[in-house]
Amino acid sequence: MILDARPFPLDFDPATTALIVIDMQRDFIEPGGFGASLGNDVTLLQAIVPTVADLIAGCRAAGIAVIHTRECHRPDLADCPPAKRLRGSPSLRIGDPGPMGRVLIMGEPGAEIVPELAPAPGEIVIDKPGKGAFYATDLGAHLARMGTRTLIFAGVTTEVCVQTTMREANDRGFDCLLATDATESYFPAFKAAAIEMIRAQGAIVGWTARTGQILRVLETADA
Ligand code: TIU
Repeated sequence: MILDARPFPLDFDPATTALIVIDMQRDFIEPGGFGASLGNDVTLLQAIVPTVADLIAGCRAAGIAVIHTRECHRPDLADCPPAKRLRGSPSLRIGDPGPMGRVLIMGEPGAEIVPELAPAPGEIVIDKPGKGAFYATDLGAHLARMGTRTLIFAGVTTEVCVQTTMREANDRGFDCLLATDATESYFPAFKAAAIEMIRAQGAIVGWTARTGQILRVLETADA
């Protein structure tokens, strides 16, 4: 099917497409988590939760595989480079106890995906130690097994984990599409710049479209 995306239409087949929802975790979206510890206002990110929920529901209805990622580390921090943990002066560091448990540690309440976007039974959940979802994970093996060719991206934050993962995917030969209203940044100017740089130069990293456009083309194909 053809999506009227930017910078030009994207031809994709739902059977070989997956939606990757990046890091919609309490640690980035709720007060007292990792995002807030870095000095960010998390309310901006909360606003996209309903749109991401709509995109997930539409993809599930169209038979598109939904994959969720979580940025988090082992409790012993063996997969957290000291350079990541010790950088800057956050109010809480990775592994420190906070209001949602230990910050960015797998299994802690803060590392969980927000309840509105909870993975459905059987959906793949990738725990990742880096900003990119391919680094040190099984994501590439899952996508190879599934025969995936096109990836739709949503989640947070646009210019950090979403853009990093899109660049990793683009270099691995996937067609990448970003749902521009299902992603958000703590910095509106960074979000706008990331969207522009992704679709510049003839979709150098990938395509962009709004969630409504994606859902309409999926529904039309269904009908
Ligand atoms: N998931 C993700 O984007 N991790 C970050 O640390 N993002 C920030 O913008 N800090």
